[in-house]
Amino acid sequence: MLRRLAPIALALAFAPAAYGGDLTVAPQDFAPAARPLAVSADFGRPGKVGVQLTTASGRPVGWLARPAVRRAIRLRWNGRLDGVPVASGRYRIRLVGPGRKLASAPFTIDRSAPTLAGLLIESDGAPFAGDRGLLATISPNGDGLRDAATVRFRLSERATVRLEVSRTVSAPFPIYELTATLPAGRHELRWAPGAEVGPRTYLVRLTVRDVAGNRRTYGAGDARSGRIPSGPVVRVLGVEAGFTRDSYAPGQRADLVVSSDANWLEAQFFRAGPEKVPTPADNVMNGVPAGETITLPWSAWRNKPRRVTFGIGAWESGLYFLRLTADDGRVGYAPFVVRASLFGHASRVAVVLPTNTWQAYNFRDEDGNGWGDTWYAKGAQSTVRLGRPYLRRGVPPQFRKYDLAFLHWLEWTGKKVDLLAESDLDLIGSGDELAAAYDLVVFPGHTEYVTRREYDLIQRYRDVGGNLAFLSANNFFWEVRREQGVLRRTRLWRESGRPEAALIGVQYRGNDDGTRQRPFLIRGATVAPWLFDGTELTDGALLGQQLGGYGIEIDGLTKDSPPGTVVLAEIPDLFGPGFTAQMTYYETLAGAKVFAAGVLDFGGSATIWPVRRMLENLWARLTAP
Ligand SMILES: [Ca+2]
Ligand SMILES: [Ca+2]
Ligand SMILES: [Ca+2]
Repeated sequence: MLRRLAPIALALAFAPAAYGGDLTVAPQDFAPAARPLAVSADFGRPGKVGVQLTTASGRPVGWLARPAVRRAIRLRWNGRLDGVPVASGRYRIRLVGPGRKLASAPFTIDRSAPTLAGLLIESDGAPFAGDRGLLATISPNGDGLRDAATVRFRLSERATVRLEVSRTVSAPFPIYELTATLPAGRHELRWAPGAEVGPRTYLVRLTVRDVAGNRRTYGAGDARSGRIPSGPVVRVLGVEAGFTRDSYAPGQRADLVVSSDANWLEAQFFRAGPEKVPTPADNVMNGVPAGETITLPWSAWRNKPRRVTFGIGAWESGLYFLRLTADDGRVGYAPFVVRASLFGHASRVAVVLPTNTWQAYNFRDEDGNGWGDTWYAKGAQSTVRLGRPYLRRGVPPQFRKYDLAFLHWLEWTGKKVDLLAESDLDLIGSGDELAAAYDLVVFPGHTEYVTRREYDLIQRYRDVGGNLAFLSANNFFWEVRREQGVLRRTRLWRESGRPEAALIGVQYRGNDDGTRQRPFLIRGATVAPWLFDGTELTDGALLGQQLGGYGIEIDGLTKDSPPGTVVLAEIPDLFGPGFTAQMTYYETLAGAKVFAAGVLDFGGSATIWPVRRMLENLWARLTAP
């Protein structure tokens, strides 16, 4: 831009051979918001010279520099006279000597950024339900229906337009950019991604810049400003499917809501955990079939969601999912818990999946503003709606990393448990009832968000002697309120006088997103030999080096930890001095036995040696009432 402008400014400069110097004024299109105006001139000999701003027709407006004796002019002007901005328009810079005009050069002040009027986005084909002016649904599978999105607008002046398509977390991450220099008038820009672009919403931000450098951006740079949409959003549709509840009893009817523009879908139920095949990606669920494949004709539902009702079989309690495969190969998963018909009858062990935390970390953007409907989108909201399909084709966040290995361990070692969603705990009247049904309650995953009722229930269960195992970290950290299917994050339990360590043994100390991970150092082989039996682990031995260590989020003892809490293993100073991860165990006079892993990813290592043996040992001790 500058390279092109500079010769123009020089060419237009009025440079009389006589006294008056080689006046230059740049840039010729001057945007005070972008950069200052540079005025320079050299004179052969000192003389009294001032620099005056005039209108294009030569009427004086004011002085940039009052007349004084000088050999040269070198000034930068910010577009203000006596602090007052000079309006947009055509002007001249004039050098003025005693009683004469020496030289002058024209330029323009442009204070207005280009605008995009009538900004909207459309797909190729009929709108999908919910599409509106700034939201268009596409399905880039090459079938001719909604394969691309077109942004339309009327540009107010000649400008460079940059279109940026971004996925968002707490900031936009561009995945596609397009830049075009366009004249004033109506235009359209198109985004036709390949089929590899994952299903989710994408923010389309448009930045327009005129020749002078004035710029304006349409589309929010963060979730807080994204509450009021100012730019287009594209929703890439896959097979979005979610059951309206996260848990069902055998024989119940289950409603599934599906959005897809496939011609037909194949549906099959699976049970997660028993399978021996590896799960290679965060957007894949594997399992063993729990029913036949059924084909759902879908051509009547290509423009709107459809509700389909299924009957839950007489299945054992576990984590199940419906896998939907479209005719073009697109896949969606709809996971749900099958709980026991009668709590505690088939098994005296309950395993509670972290269903609240799954939804808290679910960046599914249902309202279509381009930002995830979670407080983790930063600044957008303090609520999350339960029952939203999970973002990555329906797979719960971090399921593969933190949850799957423990399900494998249960199934591969033949453990029978009652699997529960957190909402199922509402079906149990009291901690005493819970203790009557179960000898052990396991929280295998990251159970960060719990309601007051859940906290009370588990605390009472412990108080009357119920055994607990926490295989992750940062558990029971935030209080959430659940109202009409929505979780609202309120405050930290430790700030309302209920520090988690008093229940769990340890509590959250820090998070470094997994930057530093190290193996545990065994500390408790002498005081708790039962846990390490058969592992050959002794005090001072390392645990987890084959994984590259543990960490991510870590817990440690506090003054609130129950008396007699022992450290079984620790990772000293993992996140710096004093930030030590601690695996702990305590027993109470009432007979409760409570284990806590102290790192986020311990349950996620359930199938490796010697962790699987430690879990066997833990199981043997904690399933005994
Ligand atoms: Ca302008
Ligand atoms: Ca399509
Ligand atoms: Ca949103």
